[in-house]
Amino acid sequence: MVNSPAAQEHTLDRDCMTLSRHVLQQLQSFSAEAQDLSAIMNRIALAGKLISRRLTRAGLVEGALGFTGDVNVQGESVKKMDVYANDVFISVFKQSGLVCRLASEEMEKPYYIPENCPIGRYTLLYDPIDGSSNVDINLNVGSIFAIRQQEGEDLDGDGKDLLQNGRKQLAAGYVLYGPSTLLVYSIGNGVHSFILDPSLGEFILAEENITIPSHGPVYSVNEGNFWQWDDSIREYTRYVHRHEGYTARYGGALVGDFHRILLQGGVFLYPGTKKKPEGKLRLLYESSPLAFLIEQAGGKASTGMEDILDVVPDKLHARTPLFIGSTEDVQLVESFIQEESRRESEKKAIASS
Ligand code: P6P
Repeated sequence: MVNSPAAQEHTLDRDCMTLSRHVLQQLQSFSAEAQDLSAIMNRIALAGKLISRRLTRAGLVEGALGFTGDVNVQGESVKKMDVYANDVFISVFKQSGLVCRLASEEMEKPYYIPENCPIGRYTLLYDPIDGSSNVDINLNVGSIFAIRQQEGEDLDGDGKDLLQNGRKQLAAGYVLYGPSTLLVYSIGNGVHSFILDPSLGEFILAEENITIPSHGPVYSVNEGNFWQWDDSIREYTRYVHRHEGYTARYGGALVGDFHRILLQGGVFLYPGTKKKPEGKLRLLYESSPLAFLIEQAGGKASTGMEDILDVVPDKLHARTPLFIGSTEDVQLVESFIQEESRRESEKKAIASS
């Protein structure tokens, strides 16, 4: 049956709501900053398309999968896809004229694009492929990004001006490479998702103003680390084991686990351990961008003791524990952590009296 004129008009309107148009609308202005952010988001979309295309064909392309044999600044074995994705972001921003500096999980120091610096004072912080252990087994991975303004002169080039809290972020988001390629972003005016239409080569608006439920059934944590956790996290885990209405989901890639919780509610946990109290996830280009999004969606992101967005890192690749998701579920985790902290303080007070 031929679509009615109204249905055809709706389809056209939807197909015309591209990412760059949406960003401009979001800012209700066509100011210089609005146009800058729209152009930057467009470049991020291009990076997402290039990485998505590579991932889709990785199994067919000689040398696309597997390890490079190198170890990155995180001490992690580097996947060929990590390097490819990192280079894609550098390449698309070299031609952009807007981003002066890129700070990546894969690079010890920020990467400068000098020819852009007189024009654009923006810094892109990103994890080019998050969850790369999933790449060789064809499971979802993601790219995480945040945009900040450069403050002052970074004379020794190590990005000290980036060591500020997450409320300094101008924009944040991720690309989820799954059955479809999804881009989720916020510039501080709600959280919005776009689906890549390969036939158009455009990210088309899927959902506006995504709001996370105040509570959800999902708890997402690697329980293989159970005996390395503090008692508080073990107590929390025993609690959800004993109470109905909880379900465990853990995909081993932060972006996919986060996206499920954003839409369905619940909490993602990456606690510290006795050996590594700071945890595994990096603040500036993993936890902080997702914290920006979750607060925009009405949720919460915490280290267990304070909001992720209030944490000021001491170094570019600083790590923090991460508890993120529905407000009620994150608060439940915090209650276990803060109760144990109170008990520890009491013990110390008694011991010292
Ligand atoms: P584990 C992937 O390496 C990553 O950085 C996140 O994407 C993911 O949430 C986490 O680490 C998984 O870590 O220790 O559970 O394998």
